[in-house]
Amino acid sequence: MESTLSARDRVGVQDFLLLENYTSEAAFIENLRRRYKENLIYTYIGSVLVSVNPYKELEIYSKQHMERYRGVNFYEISPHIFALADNSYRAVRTERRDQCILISGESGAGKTEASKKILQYYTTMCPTRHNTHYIRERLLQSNPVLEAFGNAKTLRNDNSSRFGKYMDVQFDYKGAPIGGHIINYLLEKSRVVHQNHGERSFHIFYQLLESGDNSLLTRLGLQKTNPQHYHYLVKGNCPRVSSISDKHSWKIVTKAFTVIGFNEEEVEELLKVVASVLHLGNMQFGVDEFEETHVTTDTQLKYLAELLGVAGSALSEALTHKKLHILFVGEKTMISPLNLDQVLSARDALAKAIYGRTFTWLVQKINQSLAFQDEVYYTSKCSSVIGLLDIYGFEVFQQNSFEQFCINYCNEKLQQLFIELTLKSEQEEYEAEGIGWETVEYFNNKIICDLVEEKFRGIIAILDEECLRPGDASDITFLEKLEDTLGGHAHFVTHKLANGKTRKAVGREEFRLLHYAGEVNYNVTGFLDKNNDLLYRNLKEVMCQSGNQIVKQCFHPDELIDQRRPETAATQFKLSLAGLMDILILKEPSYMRCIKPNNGKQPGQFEEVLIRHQVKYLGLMENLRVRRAGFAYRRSFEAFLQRYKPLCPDTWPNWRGQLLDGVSTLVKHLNYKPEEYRLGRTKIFIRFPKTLFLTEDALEIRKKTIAITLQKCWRGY
Ligand code: AD9
Ligand code: MG
Repeated sequence: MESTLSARDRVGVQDFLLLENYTSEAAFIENLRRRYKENLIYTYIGSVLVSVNPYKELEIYSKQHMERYRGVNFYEISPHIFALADNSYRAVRTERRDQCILISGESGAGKTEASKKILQYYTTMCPTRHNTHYIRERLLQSNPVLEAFGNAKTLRNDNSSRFGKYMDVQFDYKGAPIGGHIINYLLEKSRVVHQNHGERSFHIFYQLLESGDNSLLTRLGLQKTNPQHYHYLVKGNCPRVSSISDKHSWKIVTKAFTVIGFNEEEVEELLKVVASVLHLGNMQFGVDEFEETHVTTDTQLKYLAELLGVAGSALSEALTHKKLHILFVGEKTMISPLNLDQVLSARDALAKAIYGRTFTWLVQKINQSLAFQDEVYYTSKCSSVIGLLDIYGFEVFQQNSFEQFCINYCNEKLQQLFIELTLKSEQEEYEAEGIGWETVEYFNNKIICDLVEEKFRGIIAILDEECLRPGDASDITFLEKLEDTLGGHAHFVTHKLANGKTRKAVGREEFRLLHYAGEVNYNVTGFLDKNNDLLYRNLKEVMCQSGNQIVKQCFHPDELIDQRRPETAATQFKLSLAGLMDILILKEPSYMRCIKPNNGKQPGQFEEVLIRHQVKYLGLMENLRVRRAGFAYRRSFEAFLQRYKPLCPDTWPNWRGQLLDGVSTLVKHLNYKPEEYRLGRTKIFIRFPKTLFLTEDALEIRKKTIAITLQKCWRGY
């Protein structure tokens, strides 16, 4: 009977470190289950926060809740995302050390919601600097705008982020938020022209069609109709989603535009771009008796030309012809007609390019509005930042393509960083300090990162090579090259078995990667095209002449002069991830690991198999074992002595002997039990948080006593 159970039996332990049977996965999951049942969605593994998506609104995010967590020690109060947020904030305030909070978990696990809660905490609880109070609102309002343009309904999540986001929140020396900066990663542009059944394109299209007022829609040449009227929105056959109110979101987004600092003209220009994508999708083409392809939807072309501010004839010509520059005894230009298939793919490429570049423009625009204006202040480094990383979670669909390959590669990189910063560094430190220690085995996924990104032999290098190779290069030749180069690699598999037989679980057009998080089959169809991400030159030329102020900024004439081939999509992504790792490695990380409890997006349903899988691939058991075997805190002898000086025996305000002897004397004086600590070569390691808390409490009391004594002394004078 539940009522007869002790509270601990009922709600489990709030820190997995306290689990008696800490090596048992079953005990771990049981603890999660008990807490989830009681709506306790947060649990710690030491300083890592684990959360389980409740799929319902919980009354735990109010201002009162935020206040409860302000300045309170991590372990003194029930686990919460606000505790994590506050912990990083305090490090920024007291130590001025840049922080980052890395949120991971699969699609729908609650990463984006978590990052929003953290931002809310900072914008509500931090002090305001007199001339930058507007920054709070802008930081908050950047979210609905980016979500409208970068999120979509997928089978996994009704509000799935289809881009990665890293956001720095910048604080002044008093801890007031003074600015922000966002870096976006690889938007899933292909969604603009195609969606799987049951999925949608980006929210903004539906919001505009549902709620744009009549005069606006007329100006954009759109009808307030079912989105199914638009070719680019029909594929998923899912115009409405019960959990989403496009009308309500539209109101929020249009308000957010104003807060961020868009003027009316800019909003209109932006919506013109959105509408132009819909018109592009509805363009139709016919083939005449000379086998030439031409536009058959003149009204559509007219709208499109007007919205983009280009000449209709030039656009029509550029959509149906390809211009080649031939450098042969002077420069020569050749125009060749495209067949219908080529025209359709040129059209789709244009739609993706316009939308993708506009998304990047939007991020830049938001960054301008979040930029802290005071250059001198900024460069004098009186500020610190907390970075929030909310990036697409590990994804496995029935059919996985180039996008899933990039997303899952990104998750491998983050796991690698996690290993570097926690598991590996923790163990290395014990070794370096000569602390008696039993090494914990963990899977190091570096081998998979190398498989993807290694120079010459990595999957991306091989893909790029095929993209650059003239002649018969195709998705299939790419697959064959992968087989030749990587066949036999422990984490790479195709349908071919070593004994000449066929592996049924992998299709003939697929390769399988054995990711740290599980096995995924990738279908190579479209890999070359998506990686090339080519837009014909003449379409670029037309766009460069655009009268639409946003399109004009997105297509710069310099692009036409530059003869170098642009980086492929995968290489660009690889470079941007390397940049991200450089940013993160310089900061002190905090981790949040989000778990999705069921695939039905239902509250209260705890599907064990699904959860066990996530516990495994998030490396939570390894993390627990390392933490449990280790020590909660470590401080250099010097720092420890300096801080707890007031607690020293009366005879020494400063220790003049060997540091190690000083610390030994102090811990003896503080009555630390032998199992509570270890002395390394340069540091003291404290096993339990409680030991440190008691010492901190004693320090507080001691400081108060000293203050009272001093006051008495002064009065005595
Ligand atoms: V994806 O990789 O972008 O597809 P996320 O970001 O991990 O994914 P998201 O934060 O969007 O998932 O959460 C999915 C849905 O779960 C939300 O739309 C909410 O309906 C629900 N959710 C997530 N976290 C919470 C929460 N703390 N409280 C209530 C939540 N509902
Ligand atoms: Mg998300």
